[in-house]
Amino acid sequence: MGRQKPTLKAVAIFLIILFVVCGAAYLLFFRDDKVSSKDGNDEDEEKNRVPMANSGPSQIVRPGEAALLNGTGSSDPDGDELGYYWDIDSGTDSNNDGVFDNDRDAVGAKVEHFYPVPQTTTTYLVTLNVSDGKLWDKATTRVTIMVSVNNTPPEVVMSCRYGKVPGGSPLDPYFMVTVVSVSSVEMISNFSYRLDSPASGTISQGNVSDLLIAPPGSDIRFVDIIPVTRLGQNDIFYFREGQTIKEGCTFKLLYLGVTDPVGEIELSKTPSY
Ligand SMILES: [Ca+2]
Ligand SMILES: [Ca+2]
Ligand SMILES: [Ca+2]
Repeated sequence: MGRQKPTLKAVAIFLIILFVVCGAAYLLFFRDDKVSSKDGNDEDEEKNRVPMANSGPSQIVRPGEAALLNGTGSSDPDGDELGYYWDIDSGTDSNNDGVFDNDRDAVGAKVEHFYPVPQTTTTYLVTLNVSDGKLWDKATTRVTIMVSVNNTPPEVVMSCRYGKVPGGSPLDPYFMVTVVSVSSVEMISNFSYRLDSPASGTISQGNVSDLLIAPPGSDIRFVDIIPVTRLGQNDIFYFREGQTIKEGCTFKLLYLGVTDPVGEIELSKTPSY
């Protein structure tokens, strides 16, 4: 008994220790498991998942037509509201950060974009970057500007008036050349101009879109009456009469890639309509 007691005691202590250790280990494991599974649930609830970008189908547009970029097929598994950032041309790096498809050239789920009319059929890669505020995804689509060899340049008919411009420079009279008609829908950026004088040759030439941003009072400026970046009816070119810009000068509208003017009018003090 004297020898059994310590043995029983030892066994009891051993069992107690074993029980405590196993219990602790079990509790620890159980608790860990519980905690981690609880965390997992929280993560499932709180963990933000990546949105899915959908940049819409590839498309073919004709020169001067708008490409309709539609990212509404994008989604977020959490239902988060998405921000839509379009990189209009993955061939250029417009923010100069070395990445070619992250430029925020346009913002919005649906965007209309006019590409410059190329000389030959050209395909642009468009990348849509979507963000749920934290996570990003991107998708790429193709926009092909189809230029047909039979592509006919537009015809622009213009008229001319002469007089003072209301709200403009009070003393200087202007020749006002108004667009009467354009045979097709064309982007302003596809036009350039030239003003020739019978006496001194070309007085001025450049892009029509540059005239668009010339401030009132400039010698030559252009006003897009319905500002849609397309040359259209009632758009007006202003030419301030001066030493070089005077009656008898010829204003010529030129279209990208076409040698002959697509519209031409002589500045005159006699209204041409
Ligand atoms: Ca999300
Ligand atoms: Ca780019
Ligand atoms: Ca970039």
